[in-house]
Amino acid sequence: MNYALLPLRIFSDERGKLGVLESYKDMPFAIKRMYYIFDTSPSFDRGGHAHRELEQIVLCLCGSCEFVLDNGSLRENVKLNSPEVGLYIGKNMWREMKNFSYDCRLVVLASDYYDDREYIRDYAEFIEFIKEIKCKE
Ligand code: T46
Repeated sequence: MNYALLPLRIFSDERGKLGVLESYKDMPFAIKRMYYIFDTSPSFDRGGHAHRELEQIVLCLCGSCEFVLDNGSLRENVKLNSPEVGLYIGKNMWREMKNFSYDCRLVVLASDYYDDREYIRDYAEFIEFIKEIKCKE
């Protein structure tokens, strides 16, 4: 599975906590884009796509949600509910996001600029894509 839960570098003192992520030190790519997700609801899921090349790290700064991660053979669920852990998602991973708390706040660090052509939004197409990659290996 091309994902990992990364413990973040947290500096903690009586004033509170400060978390740091530096490209190539704490994470395997340079950040070209950041986006954030807020005002969520448990009634609405997100995601339902894969990326051909994009790598991302998801930080859950507040609240909680669940990621379903699928490499075409295996499907695993990951709950995010701590700002002290980052979820790294590599390329060619199908993701669905569900069970958002109302107060969920996600920050996502991405390895590239937004490109809609880079998304695979159809699960059958994703499975075909994975088969093609395996044939070339
Ligand atoms: C992902 C998960 C974790 C942009 O115009 N620029 C952007 O950088 C992004 C991320 C989105 N958008 C537009 C495209 C759509 O019209 O924002 C709208 C909502 O995007 P989407 O439906 O793709 O949102 P999610 O939450 O389903 O997926 C997002 C990311 O798109 C995706 O890369 O891995 O969060």
